[in-house]
Amino acid sequence: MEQEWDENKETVGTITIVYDHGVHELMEKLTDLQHQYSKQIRSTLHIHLDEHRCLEVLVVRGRSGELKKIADSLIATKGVKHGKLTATTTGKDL
Ligand code: NI
Repeated sequence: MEQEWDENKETVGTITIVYDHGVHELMEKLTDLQHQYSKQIRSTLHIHLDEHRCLEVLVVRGRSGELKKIADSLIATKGVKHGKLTATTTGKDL
């Protein structure tokens, strides 16, 4: 598992974020970020939790360091209430 977090190691994971879509320009910022990393973000799932809050799950693939950077950027965006990167493995070396 620790090997998986070698910065350059090819890995896969999910980033989960919860945010209020009403926060000024938040959705534009999140969308811009996701376009910026379109190579690493392989799929996204968006669920409208209630009138204001949204949950998104992004399936990411790339170098560990890149995935962490993407997660950190999304989570640091003002209006994002919660965020978590979960690393899994391609299973290649298991
Ligand atoms: Ni929504």
